[in-house]
Amino acid sequence: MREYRSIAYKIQLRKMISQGNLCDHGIRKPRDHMSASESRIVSSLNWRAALPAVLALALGATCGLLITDRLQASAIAVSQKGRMFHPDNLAVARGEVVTFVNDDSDLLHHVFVESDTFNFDSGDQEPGSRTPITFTERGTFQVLCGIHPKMKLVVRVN
Ligand SMILES: [Cu+2]
Repeated sequence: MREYRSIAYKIQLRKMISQGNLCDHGIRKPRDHMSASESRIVSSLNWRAALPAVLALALGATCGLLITDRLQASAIAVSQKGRMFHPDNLAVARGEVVTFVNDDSDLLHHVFVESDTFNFDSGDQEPGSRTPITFTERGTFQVLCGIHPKMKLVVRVN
């Protein structure tokens, strides 16, 4: 015999058994032996029993999307504008992503980190571009611009 795993289906089976539409072994009585009202109940049971499960799934999916949105919204961004980093000082947790946004409409930037434990080089950053850096090591790092030596950002990774 087929094994029915879903709770919704088990509930449906129990109801059908109690209504006499099924014997204890779960074999459905032929439809044409049911009255019209019995047949309607059996037809409607399936989605009614499954409805809470469907709703729970939909709700879970919605929550997942909201959490994902929130994570993306809370991503740390550093603006590169007027030949400066904004902010110029930052503390993040290890593994966090900092996105560098070139907000200068007419300047290239070129962000890099050079240290014993962590290195990064963005290459040229076009105006309007976004460059994510994942800080994978703990420590305090100087983030510099290869084009504008005065641009400095200190990132502390905890
Ligand atoms: Cu620059």
